[in-house]
Amino acid sequence: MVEQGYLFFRGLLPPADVLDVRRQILEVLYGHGWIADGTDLIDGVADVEAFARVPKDVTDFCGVVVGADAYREIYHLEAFHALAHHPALIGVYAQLFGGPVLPHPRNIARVMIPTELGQPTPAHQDFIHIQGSKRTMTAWFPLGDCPVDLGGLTILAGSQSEGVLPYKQAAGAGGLEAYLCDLDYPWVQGDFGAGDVVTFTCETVHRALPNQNRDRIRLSADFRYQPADDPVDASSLQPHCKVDSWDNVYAGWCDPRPPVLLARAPTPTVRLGRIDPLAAGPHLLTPRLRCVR
Ligand SMILES: O=C(O)CCC(=O)C(=O)O
Repeated sequence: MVEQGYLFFRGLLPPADVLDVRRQILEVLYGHGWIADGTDLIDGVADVEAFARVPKDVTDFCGVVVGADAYREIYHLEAFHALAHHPALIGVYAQLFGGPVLPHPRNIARVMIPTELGQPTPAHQDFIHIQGSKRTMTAWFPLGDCPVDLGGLTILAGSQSEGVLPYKQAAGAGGLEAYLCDLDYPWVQGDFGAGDVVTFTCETVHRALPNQNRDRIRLSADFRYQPADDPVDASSLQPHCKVDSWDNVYAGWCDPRPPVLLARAPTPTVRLGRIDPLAAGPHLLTPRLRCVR
């Protein structure tokens, strides 16, 4: 982790748990008419023509591709949020942090339906979006098997040693891309199976690969964890993209404890004030800015 900025775990999560969330998300997409007729739901084959008819102002919502309504339904899935609290994940971070873990409740589901409009997530460091503690780490994993050509994640191994990089606006989820022009690290990637997980630091540069399939959907989750006693940015305690209120998200769940309360034990210090990633203040103004093209 110290040298490469990431760790990869083969089979960390039970595939059945991962595939259950996959099925539930695909059911949401089926309900919107975006799954190809005559295909097995679990294969995640999109009806790309039906999806192409969805107005752009709908699909533009917050870079989540599927629009606010479908994303809200996905966000209500208890099994999706429960996965972030899986003992196997918490155990990894408890060991890495050497103490209690704060799982951020702002869990993110990626539903990458192949579309001409959708751009892969640009190269970035999570700190720029998450802020709060520099010890925050991300767990990224596909919800199902994800060969490289389905557009998984690639990591710039060792890039965390550069600190926070300068940024520009870009297409794709998050909307910010790091300037990498004089960095000389290898991009690493590989096929993932259901249950495999990669975790990386909040300063490790990563980006999504293009989905080269005509109609297969790449489904994945990204969850964040930090030492429970470190500061946390208030935004990390909100639902992703403020797609709904927590009250609505957890209505009808079997576990009556809202995710915010689950995440808040023990109580974190809420950090006020965020840095602006596009305003290159002293903390961002590195010599690398000289090679901006
Ligand atoms: O899955 C993606 O496309 C982006 C994931 C990502 O950037 C992250 O996990 O921080």
